[in-house]
Amino acid sequence: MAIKPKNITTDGKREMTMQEFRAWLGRFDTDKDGKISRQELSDAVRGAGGRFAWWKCRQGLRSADSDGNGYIDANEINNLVDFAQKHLGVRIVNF
Ligand SMILES: [Ca+2]
Ligand SMILES: [Ca+2]
Repeated sequence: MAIKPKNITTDGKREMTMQEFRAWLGRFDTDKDGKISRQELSDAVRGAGGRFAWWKCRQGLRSADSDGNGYIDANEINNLVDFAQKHLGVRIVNF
C-alpha cells in the first residue's frame, strides 16, 4: 500500500495532524468496523516500514486499548498517538 508522504521532517518522520492520523489509520481498518484490531495494527506497522517486532505492536495495542477488548476504537485512537510517534515514524502536529 503506497502512502504518499506529504511532509517529511528532517528526521524522516511524517508529519500529520490528528485528523490526518485518524484518516491514515482508517485505511488499515480493512473490515471497516471503525476499530483497529490487532491484525490491522500489525499491518499498519508493517506498512510503516516493517522493521518493528510483533511484540511492539502487541505492546502498543495493549497500552492503547484502555478497555481491553482487543480493538482500538475511535476513542482510543488518541492513545495510539504516542505509540505511532515512537514506532510508526509519524509526528502528530497540532494546528
Ligand atoms: Ca477493523
Ligand atoms: Ca478497546
